[in-house]
Amino acid sequence: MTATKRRVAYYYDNEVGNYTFGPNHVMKPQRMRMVHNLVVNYGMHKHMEIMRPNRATFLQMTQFHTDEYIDFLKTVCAENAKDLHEHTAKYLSGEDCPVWEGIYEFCSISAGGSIAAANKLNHGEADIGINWSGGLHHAKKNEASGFCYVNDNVLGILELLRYHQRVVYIDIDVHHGDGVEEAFYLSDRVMTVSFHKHGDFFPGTGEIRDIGIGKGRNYAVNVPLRDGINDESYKFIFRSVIQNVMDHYRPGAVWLQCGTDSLAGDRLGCFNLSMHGHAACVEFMRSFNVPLVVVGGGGYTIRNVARTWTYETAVCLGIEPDPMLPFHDYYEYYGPDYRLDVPSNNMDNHNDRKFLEKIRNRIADTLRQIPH
Ligand code: V1P
Ligand code: CA
Ligand code: ZN
Repeated sequence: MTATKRRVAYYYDNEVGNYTFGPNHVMKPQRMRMVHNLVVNYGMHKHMEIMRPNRATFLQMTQFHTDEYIDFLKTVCAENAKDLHEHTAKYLSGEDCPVWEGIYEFCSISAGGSIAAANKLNHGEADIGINWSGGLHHAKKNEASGFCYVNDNVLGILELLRYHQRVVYIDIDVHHGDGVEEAFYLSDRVMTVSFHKHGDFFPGTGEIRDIGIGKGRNYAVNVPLRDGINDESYKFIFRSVIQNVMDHYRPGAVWLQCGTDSLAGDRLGCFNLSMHGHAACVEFMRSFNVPLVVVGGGGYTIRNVARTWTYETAVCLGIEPDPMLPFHDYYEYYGPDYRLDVPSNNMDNHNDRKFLEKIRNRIADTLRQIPH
């Protein structure tokens, strides 16, 4: 690991873990509290600035979302959801995005952290900003989708655009980053790059031929992958695509969505990345020495989410944590091994070298169109 230190600003609100999407929902905000508890018990708080972000205001959230939609999120609760059912059906989507208590406050915490991280970098007060409560990449301008109600990524990137001419958005969640792609699909000031499972998988978008429209043509990059991708294959495709993106686009800042549903053994995902394979993407982005915001996203086997985001916090700091977990509040979740690592398993990799080279070459053809 590189010895060079970075100034890291880490955003966390200790109320975030109290929210719940409902007892049967797979998205569990408690995982952020598990990460934070592990981060502190590893002593990482001594190496970075830990901040409780201001909650995003209505005005901040409506820099992307419509007033009507954010008004709805502010008003809706279990008691009035039935009366508002026409709106509920329009703005929310069944089981994925139900109504639950504190929905607006949760969104304002998630978005507040991402906006604050962007702001901190804009003022040159940190090199890396971290918000594990962010990364909610499916939310649309006027609609919730796939567990995401407010798109903190879009709001944070809009903040970065006040100081930077070009920003690159990179998304290693197993799902396509459709909400962020759509927000900037017509723009050449944000290049969106999503690596995702494609083929009979939510949300169904993100084909390799989707490259942006109008001024935004050639500024959207999609890397559709198959089941079972392992560390070696992911490293190959991630490094070749991203090196090419960084060389051609030369962004002033990088936004990295680190959804951990791309890990082996995720409850919803179908990839086979180990913790080290996932974190290698963080390490690689850090190595460019460009202002970097790192956010969370999906991740449904929560002990592995906590392991990986804790390790990735250490990667941002440039320190190597003990492979054995320290004793902490959630220690019993990590048995029987009580180790930090998330290993790969023996599932088949349906992404052979030829398939990946074809993707790499096709993306290289698109990136060659970019003026420099
Ligand atoms: O597949 C669907 C929709 C629901 N059907 C009508 C089609 N939804 C998925 C949504 C996955 C969202 C991922 C979010 C993220 O990218 C960012 C935070 O990780 C879905 C799935 C699934 N296996 O794909 N929803 C659920 N499972 C679900 C499970 C239990 C309770 C509620 C939803
Ligand atoms: Ca993705
Ligand atoms: Zn996901």
